[in-house]
Amino acid sequence: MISAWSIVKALAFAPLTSVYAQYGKSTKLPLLLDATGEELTTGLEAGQFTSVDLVHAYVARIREVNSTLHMVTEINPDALQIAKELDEERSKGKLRGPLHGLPILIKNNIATADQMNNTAGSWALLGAKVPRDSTMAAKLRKAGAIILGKANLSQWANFRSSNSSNGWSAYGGQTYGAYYPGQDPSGSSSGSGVASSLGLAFASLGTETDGSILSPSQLNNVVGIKPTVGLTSRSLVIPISEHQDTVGPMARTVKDAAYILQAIAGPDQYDNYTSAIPWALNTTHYTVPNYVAACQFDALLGKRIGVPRNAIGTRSGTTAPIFDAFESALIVLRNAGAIIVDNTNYTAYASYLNSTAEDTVLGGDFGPNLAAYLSQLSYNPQNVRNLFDVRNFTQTFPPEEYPSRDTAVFDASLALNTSNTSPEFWAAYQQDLYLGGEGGILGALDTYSLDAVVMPTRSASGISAIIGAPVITVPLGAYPANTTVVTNARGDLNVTAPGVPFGISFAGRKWSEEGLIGLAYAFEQRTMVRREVEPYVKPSVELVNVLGR
Ligand SMILES: *[C@@H]1O[C@H](CO)[C@@H](O)[C@H](O)[C@H]1NC(C)=O
Ligand SMILES: *[C@@H]1O[C@H](CO)[C@@H](O)[C@H](O)[C@H]1NC(C)=O
Ligand SMILES: *[C@@H]1O[C@H](CO)[C@@H](O)[C@H](O)[C@H]1NC(C)=O
Ligand SMILES: *[C@@H]1O[C@H](CO)[C@@H](O)[C@H](O)[C@H]1NC(C)=O
Ligand SMILES: *[C@@H]1O[C@H](CO)[C@@H](O)[C@H](O)[C@H]1NC(C)=O
Ligand SMILES: *[C@@H]1O[C@H](CO)[C@@H](O)[C@H](O)[C@H]1NC(C)=O
Ligand SMILES: *[C@@H]1O[C@H](CO)[C@@H](O)[C@H](O)[C@H]1NC(C)=O
Ligand SMILES: *[C@@H]1O[C@H](CO)[C@@H](O)[C@H](O)[C@H]1NC(C)=O
Ligand SMILES: *[C@@H]1O[C@H](CO)[C@@H](O)[C@H](O)[C@H]1NC(C)=O
Ligand SMILES: *[C@@H]1O[C@H](CO)[C@@H](O)[C@H](O)[C@H]1NC(C)=O
Ligand SMILES: *[C@@H]1O[C@H](CO)[C@@H](O)[C@H](O)[C@H]1NC(C)=O
Ligand SMILES: CC(=O)N[C@H]1CO[C@H](CO)[C@@H](O)[C@@H]1O
Repeated sequence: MISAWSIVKALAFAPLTSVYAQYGKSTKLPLLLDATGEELTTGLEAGQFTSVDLVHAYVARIREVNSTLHMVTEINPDALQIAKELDEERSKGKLRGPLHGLPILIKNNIATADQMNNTAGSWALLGAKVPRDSTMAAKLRKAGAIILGKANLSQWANFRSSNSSNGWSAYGGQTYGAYYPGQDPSGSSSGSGVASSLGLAFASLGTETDGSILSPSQLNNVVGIKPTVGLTSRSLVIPISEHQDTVGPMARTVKDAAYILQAIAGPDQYDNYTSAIPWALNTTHYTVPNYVAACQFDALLGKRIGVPRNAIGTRSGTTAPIFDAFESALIVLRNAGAIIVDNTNYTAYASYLNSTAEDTVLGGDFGPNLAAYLSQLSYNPQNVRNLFDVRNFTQTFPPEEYPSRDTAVFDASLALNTSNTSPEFWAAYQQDLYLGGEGGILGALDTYSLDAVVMPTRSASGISAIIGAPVITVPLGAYPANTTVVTNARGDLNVTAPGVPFGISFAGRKWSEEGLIGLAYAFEQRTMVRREVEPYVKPSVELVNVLGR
């Protein structure tokens, strides 16, 4: 664990240590808690280990901690065979892409056309089959990644209940964070965050509608990229809202996340929101910015970065460590050559806090979007066709733990009795575009000629969510040892506790990921906070234990 003082010190004065510096001299094999994609690829290329070794090691690590943390619901029974094929390709000099042979976990709402189930954590979808891989899974495979398994999540991506717990799904059980016993892992991409954090795979994919990548990334001490809605295809991803859903990487470093975004971004014939990608002529002729090359140490130099003070809340007893670390981070940004423009407030923020427009948009999208997903299933064992069926199943199938965990969000969505073609829906969506746009982040970016805004991750998701704009979170610090433990409303998770991590977020205009990645990388390289925050539970298996098995 780390004290508040050492975090602040690390932020303000951290010397640059090489990412290799922490590896013991006794072994040249990367240690899996922090191994980067480039380190793993170097080892694979040098023949130090194989992708089969990587799969063995990661599976063993998952098995070591899963009974405590429940972060992985299924391991891909084909993973070893796929690794073997990729090893053979590598030995013949054939590389599919920069992710060749790297194992990745994906959230249990991103479908694969293989032996794994895609359930959003619900028993209603156990055994259901999809006609093809989701576009995300297909792109990962094309880039050479091994889909290692499915990560647990807040059930239905947290769009079911008003009194459930973050990281709980009926199918996957309760996910816990690794930084304090019973830690709230946040959600809804809970297992993705925990797994990336503990080195249970190279990295993971999460999905976000409003906070579901950013929040579990910060609480689990990893980097999360919430891409612009439409940059990554949602085809065959169990939806909440076509207007706000997006898929993005959760990884231990900004550059690892950039490599994954590079592989998954781009237009898709199955998701027409991707046709808005500005660099895409059509689904076969397109370019994507070089997100990996955007990882430049001097990327902050001369950049104008705003602080929307009225949108980041106030320093209190519980939030003091976050606010103090945030102020130190502003010093780091300034020292790196950024121009910090303070009080770039969001003019309509009070109305945003007061607005129910987002509920109308999400509730209006959910019914039709869910029905559209279900209609694509090639096998639907419970014959659930729409939200009515799913609610009935949830309320009558005992493992769904109803009514202890209610269906209030389903109920509200059905009670709205709107769909996303109703006039009320359109009015609400237009209100969101104003509240998040001219009255929110876009207004601030224009008024103050900013490249981005920066804020504590706890406040970063909402305004960008309602306009579909991107945000990146990077580790910032952790709660000090004298923190008083606070539980969630249900009383089954520890939310605030010693050692629980938190993050800082960079947010910008739609399609501005390339610039944001640069800012996040330049900040990360100057601070390297992740390495300072220690999980209380850690798997012990390393590559050395599985070599040649
Ligand atoms: C994870 O843990 C749960 C609960 O202990 C168990 O049922 C499940 O099979 C485990 N999953 C894996 C992939 O080991
Ligand atoms: C998917 O669910 C089916 C039905 O319960 C089960 O038989 C199968 O083992 C599951 N797949 C995996 C990879 O766990
Ligand atoms: C929460 O932390 C307390 C100690 O502060 C511990 O006794 C309790 O078991 C934890 N909760 C869970 C769900 O593990
Ligand atoms: C986008 O695709 C959806 C379903 O795939 C379809 O219902 C909708 O009409 C399409 N919209 C446009 C503008 O093409
Ligand atoms: C995409 O655009 C290119 C260049 O105009 C064209 O050659 C190609 O046929 C187009 N592909 C599709 C699927 O429309
Ligand atoms: C911005 O918001 C902060 C916090 O609410 C407030 O103290 C400050 O006066 C505001 N500044 C401007 C320029 O509106
Ligand atoms: C908040 O909502 C109430 C009731 O709709 C309204 O009277 C009030 O003006 C709103 N406040 C803001 C800041 O929009
Ligand atoms: C509700 O779900 C149960 C299974 O949990 C099923 O037996 C029943 O037929 C369903 N009722 C309706 C009205 O669909
Ligand atoms: C959750 O809500 C349901 C329905 O209101 C209620 O029956 C149940 O007691 C609640 N559970 C908890 C743990 O609060
Ligand atoms: C509204 O409610 C009616 C009556 O239950 C139902 O037939 C209709 O499908 C609902 N419309 C929407 C858009 O949910
Ligand atoms: C923890 O210690 C710090 C530094 O000594 C102090 O400022 C802070 O008030 C303490 N917090 C609690 C909750 O006791
Ligand atoms: C598929 C799976 O892993 N299911 C298990 C998830 O965890 C709960 C309890 O934590 C078990 O009851 C499930 O069998």
